[in-house]
Amino acid sequence: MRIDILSAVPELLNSPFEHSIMKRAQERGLLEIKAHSLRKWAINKHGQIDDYQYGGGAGMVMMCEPLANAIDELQKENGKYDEIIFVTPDGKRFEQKDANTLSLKNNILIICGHYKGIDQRIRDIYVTQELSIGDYVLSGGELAAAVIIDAVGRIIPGVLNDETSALTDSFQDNLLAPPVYSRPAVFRDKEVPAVLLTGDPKKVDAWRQEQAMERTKTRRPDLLK
Ligand code: 6GU
Repeated sequence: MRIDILSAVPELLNSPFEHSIMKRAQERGLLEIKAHSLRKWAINKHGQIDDYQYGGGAGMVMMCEPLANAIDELQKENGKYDEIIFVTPDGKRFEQKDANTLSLKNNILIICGHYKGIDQRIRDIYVTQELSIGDYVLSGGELAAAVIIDAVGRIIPGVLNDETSALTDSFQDNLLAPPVYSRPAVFRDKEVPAVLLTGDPKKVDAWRQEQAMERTKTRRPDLLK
């Protein structure tokens, strides 16, 4: 899978993908991530990519031409994108099922907004999905894009091995994950639940299921509806 990102501040996207699972996904050739600076398509030598909004009001808007020229050029180079995603607080809330669907695509483009957002016509003409990562406002779309790419990248087939299988993650079955324990068996007088030491996989599974249900009921009852 190939993911291109268009950003006014591509430096923000340097380190999130250079470690751990995202690094391995790229090393295994399963994921290719490329962040492009929108300034490359600026309308003048001052690097301008934003302008005042029609109708007045505070805040700049990212202009049509840099975005359109960037998208056209990238599509000419890389072929048509399966999805062109604009990350924005007024988008649809990004959830695990969106990550699952996106993980099966071949190439996607993510547009990061800044300031007051991007000219509506780019959204009308090019964008196929608008995603928000939650009900709060970030200063730009880059961190949201990084969150989405991490959630998608880690479940691309072949990225995780058995021990880290995505199938046991919270949310994959609409349940939160159960508690986990490692050595030592007793820490500050607190013991690991005895069932986990029985070596009986059926009992362990039943306990985990029950704990997952209990956690979900108390913390996220909305998931059970
Ligand atoms: Cl996608 N962008 C920004 N700027 N803020 C957000 C967001 C996105 N999702 C939640 N807050």
